[in-house]
Amino acid sequence: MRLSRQTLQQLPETIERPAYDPAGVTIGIVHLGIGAFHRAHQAEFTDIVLPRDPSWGICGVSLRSAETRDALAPQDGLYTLKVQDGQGVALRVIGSVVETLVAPENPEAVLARMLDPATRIVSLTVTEKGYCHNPATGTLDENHPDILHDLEHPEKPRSAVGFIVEALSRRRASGVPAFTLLSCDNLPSNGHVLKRVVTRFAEMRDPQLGTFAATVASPSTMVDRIVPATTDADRVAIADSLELEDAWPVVTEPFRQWVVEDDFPLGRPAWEEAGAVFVEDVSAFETMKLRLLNGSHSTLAYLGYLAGAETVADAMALPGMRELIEGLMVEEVSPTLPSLAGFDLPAYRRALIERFDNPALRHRTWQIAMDGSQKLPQRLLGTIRDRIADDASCERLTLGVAAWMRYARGIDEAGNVIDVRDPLAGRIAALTQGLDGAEGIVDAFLGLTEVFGGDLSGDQLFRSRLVDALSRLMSDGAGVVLATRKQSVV
Ligand code: CS2
Repeated sequence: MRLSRQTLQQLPETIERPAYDPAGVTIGIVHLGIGAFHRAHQAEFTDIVLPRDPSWGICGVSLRSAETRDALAPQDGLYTLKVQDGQGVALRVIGSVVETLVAPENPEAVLARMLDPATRIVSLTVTEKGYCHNPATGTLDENHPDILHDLEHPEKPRSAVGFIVEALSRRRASGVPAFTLLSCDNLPSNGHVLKRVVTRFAEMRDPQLGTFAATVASPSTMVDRIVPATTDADRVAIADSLELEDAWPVVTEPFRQWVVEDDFPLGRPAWEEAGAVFVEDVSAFETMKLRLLNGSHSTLAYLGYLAGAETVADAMALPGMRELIEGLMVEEVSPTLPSLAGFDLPAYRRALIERFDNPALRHRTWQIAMDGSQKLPQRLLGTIRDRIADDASCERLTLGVAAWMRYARGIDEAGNVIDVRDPLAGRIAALTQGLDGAEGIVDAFLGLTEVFGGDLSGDQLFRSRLVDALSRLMSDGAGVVLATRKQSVV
């Protein structure tokens, strides 16, 4: 027996279920990128407020594979959210995703949903690389293969940007006002980046369309919840509790945060009633979260993976890691953060350490290590830039970047191949092929100006620190570097 609207009533009493009739929900949001993160974050916030207004149901769109739709359609879109830490577990069935579409199978169905006047918000979790932008500058990569494709075939787009611009073009032609764009990805000023790439692509298609796109509201958001990929073991454990099968549950932590700029001309769900915080400007929150949480995460992921740690909690237990992460947050990142009046930064940092330690989440270092070329600019490099400008030390941040270089070359410390997932993986392999000295490798990486920007690519002090960190990683291994760091790294 499978979870569905029909079997919902059979669930054990301990399982929380929608406080509304899922059959009465209509679509108000099209969400591009219906992955685990969205289903543990925006979809839950929305689920909580649907009893108040059922016109904000979500149509979840997969831009690539049919997996999520194939799993959710037989369940009427219902799935379980399992929230757990060392102290306890809570299960809740979410009903806010009332439709799932697979864009490559039927782009027309996606565009029709986006054109529907009932669709008032188009939100996104398409990951950093889904913006088809230059990560160092935040501008559209006009030579991106998906962008070139979508320019050529505007009615059958591949990229999120292509779908948004085609839908805007159709709304404009039909006199339907533009939807609000809502980026929920881990990018600094995500709303601005999204608006910039959308407007530029619209301009490339037609200057008048560019003018229309420039009027679209695109509030920035800071999103936070740790959501590891669901495993088969999770499915088995959840089926045991539900006494029903659920093919696509999501497992997450209790902590959740959503800070949103309040700019929704066509209205929005009352997400504040589910705990979202509406502000005028999220940039200070974003910088704090990206630099403290995600910067630490990436550092943990690369060093941890190299030292043989499978999960973040395992990486935290490596000798020297906790000290490194605490030092990175307190001494190197925090002095660069804009001030947030009334915000308890030490408590936020302590909570982060506890979240990384969560023994109930198996968050793989390999998962976080993905797409480093797209993540490092906002997670580590911006902070390094600020530290260099202040003539202040950034040894721990630099070690994180060097660990990425060591990882991204694709061979681990035992000589085994690493499954490196990164849009630049091919280029990195070609650039560093045959190199075996730290200097040559660092120089090859620094040639990636779309990652390092012109300034850091040419910064001699940064280069020499990277060479130093990478040579230690190459000669001693990450575990030893971590354990002996205070003595051996300047
Ligand atoms: C992680 C994030 O995979 C990653 O790169 O750093 O997904 C992280 O778990 C979230 O941003 C937490 O909000």
